[in-house]
Amino acid sequence: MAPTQRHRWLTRADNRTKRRVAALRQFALDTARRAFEEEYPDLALPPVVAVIPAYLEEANLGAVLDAFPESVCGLPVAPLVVVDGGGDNTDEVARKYGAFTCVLPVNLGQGAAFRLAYDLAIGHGARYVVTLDADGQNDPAEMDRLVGPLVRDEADFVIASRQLGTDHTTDRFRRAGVELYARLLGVVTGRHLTDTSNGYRAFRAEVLADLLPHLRQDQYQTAEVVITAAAAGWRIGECPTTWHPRASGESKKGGNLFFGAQYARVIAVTWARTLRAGRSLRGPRR
Ligand SMILES: Nc1nc2c(ncn2[C@@H]2O[C@H](COP(=O)(O)OP(=O)(O)O)[C@@H](O)[C@H]2O)c(=O)[nH]1
Ligand SMILES: [Mg+2]
Repeated sequence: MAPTQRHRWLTRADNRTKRRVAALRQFALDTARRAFEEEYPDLALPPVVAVIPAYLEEANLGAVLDAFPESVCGLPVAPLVVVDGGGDNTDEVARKYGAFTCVLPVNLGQGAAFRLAYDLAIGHGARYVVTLDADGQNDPAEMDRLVGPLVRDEADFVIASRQLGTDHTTDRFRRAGVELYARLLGVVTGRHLTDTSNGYRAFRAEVLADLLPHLRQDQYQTAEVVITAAAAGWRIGECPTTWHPRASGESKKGGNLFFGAQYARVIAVTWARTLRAGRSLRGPRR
């Protein structure tokens, strides 16, 4: 069917809006990055950097930072908190507890915050990057378990597993979802994985540098990272960890059904994309 004049006009307007939104997002990212570079001139980060995305987490973040280990596998470690808008005092808490703090002026989503943090961590010298939640669901004292396989050169990317460890939450529906999606990702990636939605992870810096240009999701990005890393041929390991209930507040990701649907969408689009990308994924040098 030939497009009408009205249809053409509407499409153009829509594209213009998309371009405006993209420009505004880039402006927010550039603003946050510039402020970070000004706050920490000549920054040399320690070998292990633990990235914590935080959105409206002023009540929970302090306890997480308080539980931070002095070192991980004998290597110095520092937290890098990316505060994703929100307008509460999460940034003040992060600074009070001595974390490197990057503040986005508006909420762009956990995936966008992660991409910025990966780039900052790699750019300032981190060799290993850990990711964990700001809400107390992961135990910072267990970081050795994640970084150990990287240091021993047994894996390139390690995912914490509540299935192999202990799950202190009681939501049976969410638990069933964790199992179902781990199985599905097992089929998609050809790897045996038990907890692919767990955000407690550790990466070699080279892995993140390789994956970064291929990451697109602004939220629900955990599956995207796993599928892309597997397609590129990186070694993915798992380790048992403890999964706690959120210290306070509610998940920012919506109820179980919405979360499950978004997770499935991300699996489908990322799988399709990696099939198309084929050999353009660099992966490990063999
Ligand atoms: N930067 C950023 N972090 C977010 C956003 N939504 C959630 N988070 C953080 O990501 C972590 C996990 O989010 P949460 O809502 O607990 O999701 P769940 O644990 O998967 O139910 C927490 O530290 C949140 O503060 C967001 O839009 N931006
Ligand atoms: Mg959480």
